[in-house]
Amino acid sequence: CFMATKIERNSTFAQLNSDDISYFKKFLGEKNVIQEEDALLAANIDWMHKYRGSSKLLLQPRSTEEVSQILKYCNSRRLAVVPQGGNTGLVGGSVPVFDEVIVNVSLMNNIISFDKVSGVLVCEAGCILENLISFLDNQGFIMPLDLGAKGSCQIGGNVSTNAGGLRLLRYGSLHGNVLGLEAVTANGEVLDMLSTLRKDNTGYDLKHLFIGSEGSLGIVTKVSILTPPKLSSVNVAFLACKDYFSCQKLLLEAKRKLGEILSAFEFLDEQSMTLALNYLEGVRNPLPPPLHNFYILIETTGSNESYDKEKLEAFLLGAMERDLISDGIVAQDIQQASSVWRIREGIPEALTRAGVTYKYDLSLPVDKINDLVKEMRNRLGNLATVVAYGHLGDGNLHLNISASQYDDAILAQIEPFVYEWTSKNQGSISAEHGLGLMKANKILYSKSPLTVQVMASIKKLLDPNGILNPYKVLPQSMVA
Ligand code: FAD
Ligand code: 2HG
Ligand code: ZN
Repeated sequence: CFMATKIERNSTFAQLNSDDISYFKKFLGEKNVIQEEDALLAANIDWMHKYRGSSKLLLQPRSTEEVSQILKYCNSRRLAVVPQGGNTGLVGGSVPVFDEVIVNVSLMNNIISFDKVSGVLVCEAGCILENLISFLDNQGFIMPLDLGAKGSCQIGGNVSTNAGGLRLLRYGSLHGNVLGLEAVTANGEVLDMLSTLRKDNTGYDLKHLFIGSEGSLGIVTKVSILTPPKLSSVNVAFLACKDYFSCQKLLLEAKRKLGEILSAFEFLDEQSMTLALNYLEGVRNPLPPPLHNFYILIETTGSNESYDKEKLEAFLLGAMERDLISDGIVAQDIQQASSVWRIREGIPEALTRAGVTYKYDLSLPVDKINDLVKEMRNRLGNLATVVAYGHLGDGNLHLNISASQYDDAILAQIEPFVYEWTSKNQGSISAEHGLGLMKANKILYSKSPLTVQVMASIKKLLDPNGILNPYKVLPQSMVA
């Protein structure tokens, strides 16, 4: 549909035939070789309904050995493959561009082990994030990552996108929390890097290549991840700021005054709030009208309720005295806390209901974020609505441009401006969603030419025929 049409199918790839299907059925079983129209339709379209492929085959392996056998065969036949998890990716990376075979490890969803002393969880890559969260909750632990798509995304997909999310501020990125993984490379070889150690300096740490490589180097089959203990005292505050400068100062104050208990610092602007109120069922603004220019969601997580409350109150008092916040509430119970989180986490869903979205996921110096938003509003006028929110504590802006339909005139106002601006201001054109199909040709805005060449060499080493997630991540011209 949109954008994908400009790319040509790589003619070195074979076309699927009936012998291929028979081969797969022999070792995967009839029911895990899926050719039904409905299932294929869902697997061919991405979460935003923006990218659409035309794959005729979805495979569901049950073990690493089956993944290995699939890839070995596809590589020898030169059948292109797209690894798919929960299909919640936002850059067109999880769906085929043409007729690639879709491989989904959703049946590989076992928890292999959990060590209560070290907090190390080892599981298969098809585990759904929310199920891991519930499992750990029963053990008195939490996942170091949380995101709005938790109900469907898989840990293998999270690792492959190096997903950031709502807790990165406190627990850091998956490059720190993933202690090991197992991955199958394009020729079917199984790379066992499933360490459970915090420290292991024996040579190159190859697991990092697979964290954030978006299925372009291998299929992740198992993951070992460090999980923090669940702490008893969690507080959520929802605050209003009159201007962006106050948001920035509030962030600095939160880091200083809340220190080690700060676990999230999210922001949304007035346009985001309006969308949430208009398009999400049961959502209401906990703060009375009128709407404010900016809202900040702060979460603290600690182990001592009275100490944490005292800290939070002192922080809020200081912020009020300095006129950094114009209104606010502290959630009184779990229900109120989760309804505040619902506003923030529901914005992507509200956007999809409001129409089509041009989505940009940018890392920027915090003091530059609102300059870009303002410039974008000026450029677009009333062609489209600019919606800004994100993980302010991590310098991550989710710049979403909402319109009733995709339109070249709108796109021309956004690109390449947004990429040039980000590059000029030392930002990244992908903070956490990845490059996928959307930004494969934009990587040079954020990485030097030599770096990209080394990436292309690594890709060629691990996937010489280029069968894994073709057309994604790197410019076609460098890997085909
Ligand atoms: P998919 O979407 O299926 O795939 C994503 C990429 O990973 C693709 O390139 C695919 O080929 C590859 N892949 C998937 N599984 C494997 C595997 N086992 N081995 C190798 N490659 C694989 N992202 C954030 O970083 N932070 C957020 O806060 C956040 N919030 C979101 C909220 C919503 C409502 C939605 C819809 C998305 C959000 N995302 C967020 C996007 C994010 O990338 C995904 O939600 C998640 O990490 C992708 O997991 P998935 O299992 O759905 O993978
Ligand atoms: C979030 O933080 C996700 O809600 C999605 O990363 C962001 O839709 C987006 O732009
Ligand atoms: Zn995000």
